[in-house]
Amino acid sequence: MQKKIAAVHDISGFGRCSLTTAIAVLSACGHQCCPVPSAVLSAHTAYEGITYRDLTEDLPAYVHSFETLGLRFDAIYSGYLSSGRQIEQVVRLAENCAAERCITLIDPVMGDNGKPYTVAQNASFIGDMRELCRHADVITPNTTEVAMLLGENPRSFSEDRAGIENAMRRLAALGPRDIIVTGLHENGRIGAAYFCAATDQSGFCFAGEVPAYFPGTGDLFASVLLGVLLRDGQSLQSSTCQAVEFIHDCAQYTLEQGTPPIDGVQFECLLDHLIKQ
Ligand code: PXL
Repeated sequence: MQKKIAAVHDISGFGRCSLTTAIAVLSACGHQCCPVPSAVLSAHTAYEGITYRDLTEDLPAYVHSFETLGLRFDAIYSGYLSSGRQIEQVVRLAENCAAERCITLIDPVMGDNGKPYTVAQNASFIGDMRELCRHADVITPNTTEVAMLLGENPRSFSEDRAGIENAMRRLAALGPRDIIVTGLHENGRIGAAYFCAATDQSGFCFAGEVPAYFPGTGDLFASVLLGVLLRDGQSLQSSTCQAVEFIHDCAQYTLEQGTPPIDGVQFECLLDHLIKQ
């Protein structure tokens, strides 16, 4: 049976991220991605002079319509959200529209490179996101978001393996079963750590680091991870490593193509890697 995913993210007209990425990647993996837009932007927030329409007011009726249709999803997947009221609607989807063995994957999008995004500059939003993670099976924070979820200073967060292991255990105590921390650097390589609280297994996956910063790779990572996890028999370790490798391949390809890093990684030409697996 094909898997259905409710994906709650913004849609940004330019700059590859959020729903644009999720729909493409999850479709390439063979799943049906059903968008639940949290906002409509002309381009993602790293660009200047963009338009931004928040859809907080629309979400309750949108989710109600999914309930009325009796939809049952194999995954509830959230990314960029702009308010506590949006977070409530993600919880509502997880409570009312989940199929049996549904995976709730929360990417707690709140910041990067030690800096909170504008939406996450108040403590109540961070608290609401922490509460959302309590409902998650899987969370995929970067190191900035790990610190924010744990109430620590993102600028002074330690990235060594022992520190990450310890942080993942503390995040699991908030509720989620699987923790994946993205954007880790080690000896000129970049990758992710995973921890499964149910089996107490953890590990790290790294690939060569490409010398550029591409916005939106966190969304690409979480989408690939979910796409692969939803395939029967794929372990957390294998899904994490496949996502790390795919992002690396896209970043390498984009560097060779020479497009502006702010436009994100060119994943489109590499989607066949996900289709064939
Ligand atoms: O990639 C995360 C993300 C998602 N959506 C929007 C963003 C960002 C990061 O900047 O601006 C609109």
